Formats: sequence, C-alpha cells, structure tokens
Amino acid sequence: MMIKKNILLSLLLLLSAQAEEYRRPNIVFIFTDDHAVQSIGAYGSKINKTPHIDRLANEGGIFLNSFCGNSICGPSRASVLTGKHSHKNGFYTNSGGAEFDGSQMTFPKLLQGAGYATALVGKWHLKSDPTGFDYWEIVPGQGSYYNPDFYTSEGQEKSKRYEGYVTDITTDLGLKWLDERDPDKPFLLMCQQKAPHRTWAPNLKHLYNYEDASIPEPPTLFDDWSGRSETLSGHAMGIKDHFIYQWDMKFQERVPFANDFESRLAEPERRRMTAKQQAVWDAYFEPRNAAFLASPPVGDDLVRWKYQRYIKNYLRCIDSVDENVGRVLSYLDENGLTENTIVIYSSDQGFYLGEHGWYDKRWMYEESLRMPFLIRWPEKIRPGTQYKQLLQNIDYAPTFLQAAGLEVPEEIQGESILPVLENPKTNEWRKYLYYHYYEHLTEHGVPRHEGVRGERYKLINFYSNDGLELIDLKTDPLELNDVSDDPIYASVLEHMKDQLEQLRGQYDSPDLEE
Ligand code: SGN
Ligand code: CA
Repeated sequence: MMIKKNILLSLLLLLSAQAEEYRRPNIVFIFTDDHAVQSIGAYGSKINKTPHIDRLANEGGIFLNSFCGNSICGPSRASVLTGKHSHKNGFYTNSGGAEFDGSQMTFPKLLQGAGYATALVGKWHLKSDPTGFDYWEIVPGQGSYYNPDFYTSEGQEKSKRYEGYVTDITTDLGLKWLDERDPDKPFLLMCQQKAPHRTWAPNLKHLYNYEDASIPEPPTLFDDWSGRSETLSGHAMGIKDHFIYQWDMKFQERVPFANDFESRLAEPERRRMTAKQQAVWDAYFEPRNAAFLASPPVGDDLVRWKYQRYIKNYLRCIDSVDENVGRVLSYLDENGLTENTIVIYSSDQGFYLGEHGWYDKRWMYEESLRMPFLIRWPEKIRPGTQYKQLLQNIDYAPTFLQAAGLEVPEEIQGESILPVLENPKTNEWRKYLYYHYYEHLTEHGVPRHEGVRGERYKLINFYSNDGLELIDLKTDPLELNDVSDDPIYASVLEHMKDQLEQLRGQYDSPDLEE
C-alpha cells in the first residue's frame, strides 16, 4: 500500500514538474512590406516561386483568408503590436504628423515583462522610438535598399551606414542578436524587412532573374473601373499613367515623352550605391533602357512593357526576401531551435500586382486587403494544415500572448488563434471582419472608406464621396461589379449593413467624418 502511494506521489510530482515546465515557445516574426499573396508559391502564385517561405506552409500551416484592418503600413503595424484597430491604438494614417504612442500596451512589452528576450530589426515606420525591446535597430522611415542606414536607441542622428543590401543586412542583425542573446530566456525576434516596397530595387545578384520570362499579366490589367464607384477612376496608382520613369522604371535621364508627373530626379537607390554597385546596376538597365528609347512601345504595349519592368523588379526583391527566410530557418535548424519556435511569415498588407491596372494598396479589394500568414509551430500544427477562418492582424498580439502562457488583456480587440490551431475545422470563429482606411485622397488618390467582409460578400462604404458598393465574391471574384443597386441583392445589402453596424458597435468605432 505504502509503495503504491509513493509511486502515485512521484508520478504526481513528475506531472506537475512537467506542467510547470511548459516550455514557452520562442517567436520569430518575419514581416515584410507590401508582399502580396499573389506572389507566394504556397498561395498559388502564377508568377514566381518562394521555396523557403513555402517551407512554413509545408512544415506548418497557412491561413488562406488572412486580412488587415487598414491597408497601409504604419496602421497595420500598430494593429499588430496592440491587437487593436486604428481607432483604439490611435495610429490611423501614414500621412500627417502623428506618432505611435509607445507608452500603450503592446505584446512585445508584455512578453518582455514576462521574461522574454525581445528584439526588433529592420523597418518600423511608426515615427516614435520602439518600446518593449531589449535591442532594436531600425531603418529611418521607409529605409533604403542600398547601403542602408540603421539607428538604435542612441538616436537617429547616430545612425550607422551598412554597406550591402538591406534584406541581407536586416537578417544579419537578427541572426547576430540570436547568437548573442541570453540563452536561458525564451525569445521574440521581429525581423521586419523593408522589401519589397517601392521603389523595388533588387539585389545586384538577382538582377538577371526572370530575364527571359514574360510574367503572366493579371486578367484585370486593363480594367476600366466601370460598373463600380466612380471614385475608382480618380486613383493615382495606375500601371499606365502613374509610374515615375526615373524611380519605378529605372531610367537615369528624363524620358523625352514622359509628362511632369512621370518625371522626377534620379532613382533614389542608385544615388546611394558605390561606384562598383552602380556599374553592375547600369550594365543591366542601361542597354535595356536604350533599346526601349530607340523604339518605345505605345498604347497597350507600353502598359505591358511597364508591367513587366515593374513586376520583375518586385519579384527580384522577393527572391532576396525568400532567400533570407531560408537563412533564418537554417539558423533555427542548426541551433536546435526549430521544435520550440513559432515562425510566422506575414506582410503589413497586400499589394496590386497589376490587378485593376494598379500598383500600391489601400483599397478594400482583395489584393490589398489580404495579408500572407504562414505559421510553423511543430508542437501544435500538423504539417500542411490549411486554415480557412477569417484571420485579421488584430489577432496576432493575443495569439503570441496566449502562446507564451500569458493572459490576454481585456482591451485587446483581436482573438487568439490557438483554439483554431488546435481545431483547424472549427466553426467557432468570426464570420465578418471590419475594415477602415482613413487617409483621404493622399498620394495615390484613394478615398477613405469603411467596410465589412464576410465569407461571400463585401460591403464598402465610400462615405466621403461615393456611397455604398456591394460585391459578391463568389460570382465575381475579380470584383468588377457593384451589385448594391441590384434588387436581387436587396436582402443581402440589408444584411451586410446590419453586420457593419454590429461590428461598429462591437469595436466601438468612431462616428464617420464626412
Ligand atoms: C511612399 C511611396 C508610396 C506608398 C507609400 C506608403 N511613394 O510614399 O507609393 O504608397 O510610401 O507605403 S515613393 O515614391 O516614396 O516610393 S507604406 O508601405 O509605407 O504604407
Ligand atoms: Ca506597406
């Protein structure tokens, strides 16, 4: 009897020791800038391959319906950090002078307080200095691709210039910190790439990628924006009319037939290069530019030419991102960290890769509303799992907190995805998500708008100019028709208006400014 009791006791002790020893996972959050899902292999890209990013989907999971709440850089990042929509974290727009209020609750701060070693490298773009990190080293504003400047808590005036390519350097800084960190603590590393943001300056070694390819065009490259709100044709993000030859198209001199809008000073990246770098850059672009100028295409052919030049440079920037994701994954493998590390790949919003005739983002249409979200966590996720739930960037913070065994503060608006990871088919999840873009007719001519997206329908309210737009994603996946006036959709319209009202209440959204 006594023996049995002892065995029971030691078993209990063993179990409780194991429970106490819940090994808090490390978190590596790889976040890029403007990387659209249309250019990720695991999301079915028709235009490129991303073997290293895809590894996360193959060895872990992929969220097929992942979205932002405000498709622009700073605001998306603020939502990631706080788990709240813009109107609750106070960072509404990139334009204007507002800084992110770094004194508020963020998930890195809470992890740091709970004993995590925390670091951030790369792009931040929230104007105020980062808070909640033991170490941070970031690029000023948008940063530069070539020989980039980085600064630390010592201040921007003490920034340091690193020779080389920003995507490699950002990764170098992250891996160096991993080497030097306190090995007794779990860690959070936010590795935030500047790429593939405009002006899409590839690494020299990738300049010849896609050289002989003709990248497939999206079916809506020649969209005329009819059948939807009139405000769409007021955009300034067209492949046809709104590229700057010296920046986006990589010409050194003013192109003779370019108008003033299309002409600016020389490419900002070339100006930063060493003579050696410039020589390699010029050897690629100059002969091709000369051939273009000798017999420039016109009309639709010119649009096609611009699309090819744009998309190839964009994809070359992603080639470097993908390669560097590979470096991070190899580091984890080589250091025995793979099993207990959550690795996420995501990007602050999506991007138009010629769809609707556009580049840039901001609109609530699919290409810019979506964010990639791939997650590997060997202890929780079966390799190759696909999730269909509507994920949003406000869900990241509560997920990380819960994964670290912390309580999720009441004020957080997102939901932890841990229950979804455990039960990929669960139906107990939001059916509608809220969107609100606040910049009004800034650089790319996109008006402010609010909306709701369900699994099938999307309602957009261009509340300052054009009113409502209803889209049936099932019958119209390319989003070419507003059916808000179609009597067949009358009840759907009412239903979606109700959903929007409900979400406004749930999230305590502000009154709309006319
Ligand atoms: C810059 C770009 C824009 C881009 C914004 C916001 N212009 O202003 O094309 O939309 O950043 O991007 S550029 O001529 O300077 O390249 S964001 O990712 O920071 O939101
Ligand atoms: Ca961005």
